[in-house]
Amino acid sequence: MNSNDQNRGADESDHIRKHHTHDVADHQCSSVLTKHIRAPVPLVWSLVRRFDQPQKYKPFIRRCIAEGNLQIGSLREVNVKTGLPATTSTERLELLDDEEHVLRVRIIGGDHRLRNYTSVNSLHPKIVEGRPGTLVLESFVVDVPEGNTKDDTCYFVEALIKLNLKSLAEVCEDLAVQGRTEPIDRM
Ligand code: A8S
Repeated sequence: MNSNDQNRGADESDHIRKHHTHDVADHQCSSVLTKHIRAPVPLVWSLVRRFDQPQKYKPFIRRCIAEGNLQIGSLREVNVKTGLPATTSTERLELLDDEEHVLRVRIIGGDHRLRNYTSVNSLHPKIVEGRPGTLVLESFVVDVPEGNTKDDTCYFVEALIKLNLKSLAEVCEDLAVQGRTEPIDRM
């Protein structure tokens, strides 16, 4: 249970039960973030599923080199932009479900402090402002590093995820608007 649960709708709680229940040990922290996007699930999924191209929407990623062609167990080496407390991260694809729109990734190395980090993204159709839109859920679990508190760790990770989800929404909403508008050169 999480302090946000009282604000969640029944369908959101169902999605969380189905896709976002992590085993959380004493020395770990975990939470779930949500974002409504004014773009349909297939469009949002086309970006989220690209384990090999997180830089398409994640603002902190400078470069990504992936191997394994999106099979389970594929690895990617991510380089993050300067100014962050890290430069690289090695991440493994744990689950890519094109039917249910679920992606699970585990961080297995890098020069950062996120040990045993796993995240899950799930996408759900939802009418947003009268149009087919998407509810995105992202949950994570991670070890609390020595010398840090649970609250600090959660705050740090949640801040990064919020920026990722905000950027995902912007990219998808731009693409959705382009798809609804006649190209100017056809007028
Ligand atoms: C993601 C989520 C996170 C990424 C974190 C939390 C990271 O890429 C950044 C800074 C760090 O200190 C850790 O889905 C790490 O990308 C931006 C390098 C892993």
